[in-house]
Amino acid sequence: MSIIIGMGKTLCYKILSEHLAEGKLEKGESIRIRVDQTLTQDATGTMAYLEFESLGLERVKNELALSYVDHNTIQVGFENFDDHEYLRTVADRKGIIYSRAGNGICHQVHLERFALPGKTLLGSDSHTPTAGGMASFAVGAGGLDVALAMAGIPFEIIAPKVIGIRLEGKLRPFVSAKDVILAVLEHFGVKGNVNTVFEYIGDGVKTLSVPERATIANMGAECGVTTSLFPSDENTRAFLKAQGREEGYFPLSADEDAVYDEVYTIDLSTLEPLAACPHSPGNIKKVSELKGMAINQVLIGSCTNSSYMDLKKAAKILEGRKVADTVSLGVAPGSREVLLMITEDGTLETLVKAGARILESACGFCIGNHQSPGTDGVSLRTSNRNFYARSGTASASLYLVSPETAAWSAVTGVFSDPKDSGADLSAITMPEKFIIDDSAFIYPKFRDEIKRGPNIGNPPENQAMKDIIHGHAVIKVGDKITTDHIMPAGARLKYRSNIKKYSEFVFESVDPSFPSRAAELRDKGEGSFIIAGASYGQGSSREHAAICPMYLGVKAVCALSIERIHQANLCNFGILPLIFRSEDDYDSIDEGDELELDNAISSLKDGVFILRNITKGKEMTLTLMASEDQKRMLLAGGRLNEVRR
Ligand code: MIC
Ligand code: SF4
Repeated sequence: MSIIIGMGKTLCYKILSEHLAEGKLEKGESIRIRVDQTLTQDATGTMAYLEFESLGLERVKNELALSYVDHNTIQVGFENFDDHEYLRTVADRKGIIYSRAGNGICHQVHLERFALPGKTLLGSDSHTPTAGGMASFAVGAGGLDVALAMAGIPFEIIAPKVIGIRLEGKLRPFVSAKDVILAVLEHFGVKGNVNTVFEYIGDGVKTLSVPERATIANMGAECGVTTSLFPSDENTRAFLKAQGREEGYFPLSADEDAVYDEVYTIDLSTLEPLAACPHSPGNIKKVSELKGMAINQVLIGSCTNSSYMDLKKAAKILEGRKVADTVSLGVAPGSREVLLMITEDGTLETLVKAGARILESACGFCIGNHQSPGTDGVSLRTSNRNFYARSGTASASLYLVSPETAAWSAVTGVFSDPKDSGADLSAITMPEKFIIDDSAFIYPKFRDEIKRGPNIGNPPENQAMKDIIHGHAVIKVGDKITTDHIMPAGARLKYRSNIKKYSEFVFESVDPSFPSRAAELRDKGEGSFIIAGASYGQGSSREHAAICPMYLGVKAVCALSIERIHQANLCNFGILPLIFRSEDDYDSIDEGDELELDNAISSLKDGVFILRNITKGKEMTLTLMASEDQKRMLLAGGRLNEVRR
């Protein structure tokens, strides 16, 4: 239902109209926007810069380009450090600011030091919308899209539908920003929100600081929206001032009479502590319903909840208490700035005395890089994703909660409501000044030789699309298949720069025989089809979930629906994203069926493909999910082939 409040502009459309480079700014239209800022992180960054290099440009062309090292800092083996060296040297050569390992998680650091109201930001990480807490139109994308944005090429999006989320009232003590976004997830779910922007409006917005807004914007990614936006107001000014960046402030918000496609109201004062239960961020329950369940791990950190105030609140609850004997508590400050702050004011000491293990300011546990729970473990985390097997322990159950719930549960050893801690959190507010130390940023001096370790290889080549695509349904999967299912991270993360090796792990947790079966077909000159249910490719922006299948000879993904970033990655690497017209068609295909797409090239034009199931003697129609630009990429066998021509 469309709620017409007036004829004014939303904040989203204000920023988009300022950045419109091509197309008609009307909902549902494909448009291109100018990208002011870009960010990459190491796990997607090596490919992004290899792709950027292959464009043959001397320097990046956008206003500000950042390369963060935060995902893979474990350094078991030479691969990670070699990646960091490649990233450092390519940044120096091409005019990119390099944020070295230890400086913190890209989204937290970007919010602190670079995000600005009214700017567009494109990042090769799905949680880039964190900067929406600062009124920046910040979008996650595959590495190749970010490489092209660094080359000054405007980014393609579908002009979104804008949902106004009206916040009223004020959060009660022990209920936090995390509970707000968990309530949003409860209502909107993790699928069906593509090409949508959440815009936070209403008086309740004023009660939230920028780091709290960032927590909410961060996890909008789990709903699958393009981005989330908060206005720029006095709280934004206060945060920028405390970061010594007040000159970047200006007020920016939707018009009073802005028109939204839908308005959803949340009364903050009625919320209570919530948790996302296994294995989806959309599987929400009240903490009161889970109360008493034994737990054995608590991890506080990640780009969602690792700000200074988050750690202060957790420490206040832990103060003078001990972590339960049965629980392992880890705390990863989101940035070096946060670490310096908690060191100076004694919060670090409180945490250590309570029994917390202090972890590096990095993604670490969140991506399953370390801190895997034990067999059948129950782990409470303040992060944003609890996908199956993401922690590195497939039998573990991950619950996503606020820092307050996490801290109190660490003390009691069971799922607990933080209000029972009796701690007084009322004095914890945003500081007037953060400790500013930018010495872990390396600014380009254009003098280094680019270093490439033996694990670093160029993205593989793909052939132009063929008119007859013949092959087999090599795998059939259900709904909500995440990019963690398709391309595991954790222990496999170190192969991000080595596509041949990384391809050995495609669908590892679903069917480890997939890579060898697909490669066998490829070597016989046949194609592979992936058959999937709804919301295929949820989660990460990792383009490896398209590049590695492409390398193994996957020609098409036939699904009930595909998530935005993954769909774009498939097109970028020449894999057809095809949508079934009915569930019956999906049901009618079995793994192993011999399939064929005839007249594929001419089908591109109107986007209607006929799939012949040779095994079943049946035909069905699928719709191509691609813009006109993406059709050209598909024809060329991927975007790199197209731009290099
Ligand atoms: C994630 O949280 O899933 C990641 C790891 O940050 C990914 C990026 C990646 O896979 O490298 C993301 O969110 O895009
Ligand atoms: Fe890092 Fe986790 Fe945030 Fe992804 S979600 S950027 S892995 S902290």
